[in-house]
Amino acid sequence: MRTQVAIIGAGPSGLLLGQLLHQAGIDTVILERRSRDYVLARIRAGVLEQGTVGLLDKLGASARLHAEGLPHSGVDLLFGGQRHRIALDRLTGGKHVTIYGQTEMTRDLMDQREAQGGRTIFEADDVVLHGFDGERPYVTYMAEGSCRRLDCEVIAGCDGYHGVSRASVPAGARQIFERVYPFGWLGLLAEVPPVSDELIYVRSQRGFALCSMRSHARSRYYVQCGLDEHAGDWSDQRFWDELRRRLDPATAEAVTTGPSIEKSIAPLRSFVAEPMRFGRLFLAGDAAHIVPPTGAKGLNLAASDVHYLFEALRELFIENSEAGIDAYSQKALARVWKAERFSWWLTSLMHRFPDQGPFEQRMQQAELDYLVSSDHAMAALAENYVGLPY
Ligand code: FAS
Ligand code: PHB
Repeated sequence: MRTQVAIIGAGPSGLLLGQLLHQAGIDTVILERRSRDYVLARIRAGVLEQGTVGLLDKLGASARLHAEGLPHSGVDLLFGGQRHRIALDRLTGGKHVTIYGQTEMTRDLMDQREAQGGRTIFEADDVVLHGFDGERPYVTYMAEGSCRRLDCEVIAGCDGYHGVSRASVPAGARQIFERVYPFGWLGLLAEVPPVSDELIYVRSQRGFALCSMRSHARSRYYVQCGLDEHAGDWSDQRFWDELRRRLDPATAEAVTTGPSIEKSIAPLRSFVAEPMRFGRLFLAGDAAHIVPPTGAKGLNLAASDVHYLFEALRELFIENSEAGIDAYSQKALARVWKAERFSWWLTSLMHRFPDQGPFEQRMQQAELDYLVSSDHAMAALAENYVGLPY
């Protein structure tokens, strides 16, 4: 089989890139390790920047998002028993974020790809990348018990943190930057109305918490937990009790509890692999970088990578110019590192660190007190939260 761009991974990165290239008349095949249902069962991100929504609009894949998504023009910080609203729209000249589950975005892109005849091979095992340091790359994989070969001109590694693409690059050809945080997030999804109209990021003496949502009837909550903890050790009641302990009394009282639909623990890390290009292999999304979910940047960084990579590949295949692919890594990394900084900063500000002494706790408190007292400081948070320009 032959294509112009072999895309590894059918997550948001792979599907967004596949559809943008398909729309531009550039042939693609997506190779996905898991089944379609498995990919659609993942519960991940929930906040979309305007840039991400813009890409879905460009694709004509945003009808459900605009019908069901929730535009949010503010977000609350809760600390010291007080809630403080950050007015995103006022502080950014009218920008906002949209609450729409990554799962739904993935479904919309998959449905569009199938309707347009885009090729996606699910349950592709043992994907191996070949020849990407030359002019004739190809990919081999196992499907239905036999080894298959996909010849291509470019490979897009959109296969996430645990994927094969980054791992295929010789260790000496890449530089890794990493910070692993000494805690995780225990997330719970429940078919109950959210406690607030907007998100609430909580810093409490017992640790971080986040009150989020997927709709007016479906809530997503998180509490910071230890790295040695397991979701199975947390009954629903234990989760709800702990969440309430981290909230102010009025908000705790307003929480509607119910049975969990999903409960899982995500580790937190900051991670960047440089560069994001190796010959004819280009990395995008979690394959190249990870951010702690505190700043709601992971999914949105995948979208900006895809924007840059799509423009570069359009130039290559349509205008026969290599200028875009030569500039891709530097351009994408410039935005990646700004989002890494914001996510690290907000994580450092809102979480309780095991080795934190009284001085560090006072520094967190003082920074938060300053933040909510200064329009300049809140504007800096707001412009990062709604998404820096592409
Ligand atoms: P993904 O990991 O989503 O997709 C990669 C795809 O490649 C997967 O479908 C995988 O099956 C496939 N794949 C892997 N190896 C392969 C191989 N060898 N061959 C073929 N296919 C292969 N971000 C936020 O902004 N907010 C959040 O709240 C949030 N919560 C998260 C919770 C968890 C548990 C995790 C892991 C991530 C979370 N993220 C969050 C980040 C997440 O949303 C990512 O940024 C987003 O999924 C990135 O999309 P992709 O780059 O497509 O990678
Ligand atoms: C979510 O709703 O899953 C979510 C929202 C905001 C974040 C992280 C996760 O910062």
